[in-house]
Amino acid sequence: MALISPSRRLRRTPFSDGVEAAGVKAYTVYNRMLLPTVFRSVEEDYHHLKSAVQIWDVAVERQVELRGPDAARLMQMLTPRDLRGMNAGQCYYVPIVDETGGMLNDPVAVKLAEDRWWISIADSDLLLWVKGIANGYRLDVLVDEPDVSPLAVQGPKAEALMARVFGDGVKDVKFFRYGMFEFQGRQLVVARSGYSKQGGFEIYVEGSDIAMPLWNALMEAGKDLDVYAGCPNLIERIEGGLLSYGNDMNDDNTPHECGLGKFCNTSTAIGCVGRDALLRVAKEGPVKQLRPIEIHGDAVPTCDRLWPLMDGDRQVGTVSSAAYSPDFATNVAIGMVRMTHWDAGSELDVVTPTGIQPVTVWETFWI
Ligand code: THG
Repeated sequence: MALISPSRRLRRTPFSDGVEAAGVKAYTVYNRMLLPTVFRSVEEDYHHLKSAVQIWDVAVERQVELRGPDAARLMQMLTPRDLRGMNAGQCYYVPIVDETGGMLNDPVAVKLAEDRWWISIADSDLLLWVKGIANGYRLDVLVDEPDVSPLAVQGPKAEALMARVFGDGVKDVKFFRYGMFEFQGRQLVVARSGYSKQGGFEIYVEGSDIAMPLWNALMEAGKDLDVYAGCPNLIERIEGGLLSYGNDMNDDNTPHECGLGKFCNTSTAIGCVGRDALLRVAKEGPVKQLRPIEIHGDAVPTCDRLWPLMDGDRQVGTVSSAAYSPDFATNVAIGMVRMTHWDAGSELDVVTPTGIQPVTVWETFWI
């Protein structure tokens, strides 16, 4: 593919100078911002992520901030996950749905206080939807995108590195919880979370001015831990079944079709705008669902369009993400499969741009 022309519309991040100095080889565009996809090679990055520690510029995970007396009410209008048991200090993975129950985003919600929330968004223009709801319902809440840029520290040595920069207190932060930790006189939200299954943290860097100082401090402190710049890794995230909004699902899909029913409590999520629609579809259950798909044979090409899943000459699904996994010595993939063919062990064929390959449908992801 040709190069992308830089311009002001395609936003750099506060960490872009560090990313470039580390020799980034490819970017994608996410929330109209640059997201690195390759440093050394996707496979080298994969092995390094699983054995050492990486610093990820995930500033593209933009925050939609809700601030004011109606912030909690607005947050519950956006998601079918029941938020009543959620306290400040917690993060929740929350499906966001429209009035038809269609997925608009799959962010991490961060509860800072009853009247202050961050929604750490995937790649869709959620700010516009949230502002529309807030204004349409005349809610007493401010909605905007603050100067907050997540920096992820991921990998088996992430905790060791984080303790050197933020102190041993970070070791006590539990999964999907956060604490406030100081860096250069500023208090930052540091959560145990991130878009990998290797463990790690996300630092919500508030104030672009401390972005590069923090990047440099982590790189310096981790030299003997083999720290390097990294990014969400295609192979690892498919192995782990981490979904990519816009790739694996979009507003045509319900959370149940995406396997996100466990993050929905539709009957008690009072106020959710998609509640009635979801109550209808949840009663019947989905007729298609995302599944781990093993693609046998040669290493597959990049999946940049849906690949048909066939039972003979009948299409029964689509593959939306795929990559060759060195650790499992097979192609790992994510696909949407019709109910009639979604049981574990189901054998189908996938039509890729380079040919037809046999596949097996599974029920649990690789990691
Ligand atoms: N972290 C933050 N913001 C994000 C992402 C992130 N915004 C964009 C994108 N990633 C949103 N999508 C996801 C997808 C999966 C997870 C988080 C965000 C995730 N899932 C875990 C799992 O499925 O194993 C845990 C879910 C849970 O148990 O609550 O972490 O990564 N800040």
